[in-house]
Amino acid sequence: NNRRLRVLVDMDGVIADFEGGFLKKFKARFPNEPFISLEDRRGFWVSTQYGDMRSDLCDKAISIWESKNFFMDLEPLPGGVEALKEMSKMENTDVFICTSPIKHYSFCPYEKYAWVEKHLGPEFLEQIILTRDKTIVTGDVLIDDKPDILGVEPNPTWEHVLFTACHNKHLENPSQRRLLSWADDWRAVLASKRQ
Ligand code: UMP
Repeated sequence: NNRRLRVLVDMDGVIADFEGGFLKKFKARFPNEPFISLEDRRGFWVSTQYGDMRSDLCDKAISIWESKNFFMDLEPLPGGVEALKEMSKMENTDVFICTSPIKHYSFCPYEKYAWVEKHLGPEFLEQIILTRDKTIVTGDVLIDDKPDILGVEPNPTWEHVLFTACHNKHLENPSQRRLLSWADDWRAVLASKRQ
């Protein structure tokens, strides 16, 4: 089997620390408001959990990631940059970063490109896929921390491997494989897709 393997890797929550970056900036901007510790995060949507706590906190949360430099300032998650660089050097392997920008487009798309250039290098700019619908992108595997990845294509070509994050670690879905972190055996996941 000498077909090339196509790996799609999500950005927020997989290689860039969206949750940590959000909480830090939320506390700094709204020091007198309640917040949700990463330990207590449940559900993919930060804005929903903040809104459930107090309705006005939904818009306050959204204002954080709509601000200039939010996406640019995200810290890389441990091992992610190294894993992507290693993966991209593997034989017969194509790696793409597949990420959904927010609809407030003033800063997010630009900053995602700038982040990739800064942390992964300019050659990785060729590998970016910005889409709000990942089901129409073809690939062998999609490494993503969002538990439910839906869109217009009911049968995406990729296997979704759930990347563990604070908001999804309590979920149990035996039919979904996981990567617990970049220290977990991502090489074995890729190898399994080459069979
Ligand atoms: N996002 C929201 N609201 C939230 C949490 C995240 O709009 O409560 C944004 C951040 C990312 C996008 O731009 O959604 C998620 O993208 P993916 O990780 O699914 O690519």
